Amino acid sequence: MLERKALESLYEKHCKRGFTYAYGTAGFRYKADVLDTVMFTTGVLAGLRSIYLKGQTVGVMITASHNPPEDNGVKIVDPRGEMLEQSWEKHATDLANSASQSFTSFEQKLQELIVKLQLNSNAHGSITVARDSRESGPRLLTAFKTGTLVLPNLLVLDHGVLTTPQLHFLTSKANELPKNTSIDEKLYYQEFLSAWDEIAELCGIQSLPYALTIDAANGVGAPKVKEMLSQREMFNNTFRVVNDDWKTPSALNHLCGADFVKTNQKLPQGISNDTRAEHINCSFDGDADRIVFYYCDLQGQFQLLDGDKMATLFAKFFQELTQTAHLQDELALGVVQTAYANGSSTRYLEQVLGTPVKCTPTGVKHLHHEAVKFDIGIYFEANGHGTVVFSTKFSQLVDQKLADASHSTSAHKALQILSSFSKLINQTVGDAISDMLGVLAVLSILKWSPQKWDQEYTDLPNKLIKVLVPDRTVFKTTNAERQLVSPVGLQDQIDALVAKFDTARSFVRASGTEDAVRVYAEAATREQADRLASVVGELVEKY
Ligand code: 16G
Ligand code: ZN
Repeated sequence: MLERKALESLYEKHCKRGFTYAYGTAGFRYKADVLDTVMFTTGVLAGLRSIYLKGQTVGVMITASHNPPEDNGVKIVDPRGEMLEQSWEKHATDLANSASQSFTSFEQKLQELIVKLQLNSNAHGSITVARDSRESGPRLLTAFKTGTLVLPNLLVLDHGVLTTPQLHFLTSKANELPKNTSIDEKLYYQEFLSAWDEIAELCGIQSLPYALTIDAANGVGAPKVKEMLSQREMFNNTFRVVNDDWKTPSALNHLCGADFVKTNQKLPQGISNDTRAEHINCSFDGDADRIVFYYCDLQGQFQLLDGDKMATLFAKFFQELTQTAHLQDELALGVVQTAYANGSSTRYLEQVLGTPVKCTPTGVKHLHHEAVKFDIGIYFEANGHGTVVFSTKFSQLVDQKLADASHSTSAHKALQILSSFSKLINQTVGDAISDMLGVLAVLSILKWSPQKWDQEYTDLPNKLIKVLVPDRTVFKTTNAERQLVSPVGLQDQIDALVAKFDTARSFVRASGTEDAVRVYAEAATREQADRLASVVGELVEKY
């Protein structure tokens, strides 16, 4: 490692004192002006992680997703493209907070980590980094890169501006492909477009079934989805991207994007009431790892097709394919949701499709962890964050059966479609672009309109509100966030309120990304859902 003077001079370039950081649901996320210190220490920590993993490439994404333009954040991605292993979140937090105290405490903490993890700080390591379109991105990237200089043998590959899922994907490719392969975003487009081509060929899809409008939240998803779709003629006259002004940082997520549409249950700016049945819209969030779909019904009413609707669509589709391929007894298919999943979607999955459903705490890392226990693990948060993961057993079985010519034509085709879908879906993390293609492919194959998709089940009216409290950390939950254990007695009071409403449910949890507590309520009617959220909110305000 560097000698003390040199280390101190790197530290002094970016580190400020006095802020306390915590690695939250999706990494560190705060107002951009307090992030320099943690960017610097994340540079060091990502290097240590790569050295710990014997030089495998570790990814780093600088983004604050759907948050407002003045925020930013950073998260570390493990070599296979998944979220940082949980035990390392503490190391990341400790190192950041030590740097936030003083140079001496940073130096001590760094030494302590090196000894504890038995690392050779001069060993080789490799890091791949990207950022979203935020104005603070370049400055924070510089602080990050300075941090990587603390360890002398790190190779840093800067991909510039990418979507979060592109960075996850390229991190996994950097570890999978031979060392001299050039790793860039072209690989991403090739991979997913060739899977699309396979499906289109197999299923005779010549064009998109409807006109598609994509709201890109004025974020990085705009140039990337255009780049991708413009490579295939069949998309040419069928899609249009609105809110594509990614070069104006103040426009990011403003009155548009997946979070705006889901939270407000209304159209974003730039999309008008189009009641034609052959039209569908979708919204990405600021870093394009979330997507929701929607349409306007014949009465001009906005209708949302959220993460739950995507999970149920994929569950039905894959279930039918595994049955046609005679694999339903060999492959375990399951859906993972959070407490925010609409009760109707859970009922539909369990009672209509007969699919096992698991519930986990909020945050992709929890859902992903549970989903990989299935052979076809479908996970989506209601907010549109999710994907499908396929097990090694799935690939082996499908390949093996494809090689065996004794089954029927329909079974063979189902196997081919399953295999192609496992390539079309970005399994490393939820991905707005890849999920979008997945949904469009399913709808094209089933010949379903958005209305038909929506009619599979009817959402229970629901309401999500935010309550500001003096200290959100007193709100502790159990049972996948569905019940409070602290403050003691509050859950009983909530239960008593819920019992007064029909088909009702309500739960309370501290946000992992904002200084607030969230209250969710659903009930048989819109009035009841609103009323329940408001009375539970009033209860929470007293704490
Ligand atoms: C983060 C999570 C998202 C979750 C949201 C909840 C990842 C990559 N992102 O954005 O999945 O829905 O936090 O926010 O895990 P909340 O804790 O403020 O409700
Ligand atoms: Zn996001």
